Amino acid sequence: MTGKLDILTAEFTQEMMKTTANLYRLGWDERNGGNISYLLKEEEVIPFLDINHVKRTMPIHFDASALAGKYFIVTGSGKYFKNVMDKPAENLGVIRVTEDGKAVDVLWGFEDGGGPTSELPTHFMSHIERLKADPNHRVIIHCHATHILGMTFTHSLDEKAFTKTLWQMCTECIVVFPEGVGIIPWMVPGTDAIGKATAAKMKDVRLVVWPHHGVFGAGTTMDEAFGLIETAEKAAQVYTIVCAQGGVKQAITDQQLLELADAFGVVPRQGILNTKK
Ligand code: 2HA
Ligand code: ZN
Repeated sequence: MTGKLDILTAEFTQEMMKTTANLYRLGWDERNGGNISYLLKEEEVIPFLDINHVKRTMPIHFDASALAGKYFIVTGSGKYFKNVMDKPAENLGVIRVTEDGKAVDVLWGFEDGGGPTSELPTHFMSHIERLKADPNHRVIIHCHATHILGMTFTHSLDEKAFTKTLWQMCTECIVVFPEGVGIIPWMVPGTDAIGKATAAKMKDVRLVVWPHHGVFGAGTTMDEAFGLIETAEKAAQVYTIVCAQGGVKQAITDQQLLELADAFGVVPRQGILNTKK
């Protein structure tokens, strides 16, 4: 590939390598847990890859025609986040959705013959919904954030109640996710059905909890998607500590949460705060 820059030096590849390493070190992606997909602009890809050189075409079993022609860098199916930094070309791949939306072209990566993440349906369906809500949307991260996962065993799974608890645990939460979190029922991962259920929530929220499994976070950048997950996970960790210390003695009031939202110019999801306003 003459005249092309080394894709390992691309900012998007570096972000994938650093984020997977961070998620592994945080303990949120044991073994092959977790997956990331990052929507790339064609002009970002062209300096590094000949976009007419397709290494392989892999069928997908759901309709991704709404993403036809779009490029993504994604983590590989069955791959360990622990290993991405040392072997990026085996564990990551750059793919492009074919014009009929029934397959993806592999342009780079998956060098040991692998393919994109087993959670591709949820990633693609979520990208479709988030792009409708926000044209700047780009990143979906799935991970097994430990304390949020724990909370799905001990806390009500009503998403308004869950959201309110997270908002109450750290002052910044309502500012970072004023729309709250979505929660789907327990479902088998990797399926189109869980993809549809997750994407339906992604119409209104950027963070969807999979009970007893993990979370899906969306963002306009890697930092935004990662920052959203780590903020909610921090709140869940504080909740865990508060419960272990014997429960709440005093907390941020609903009125104070509303003051925060007003001060930061965000609109909290309706039906969660009990305030006069
Ligand atoms: O493939 O986390 O949900 C790894 C997963 C599946
Ligand atoms: Zn998972």
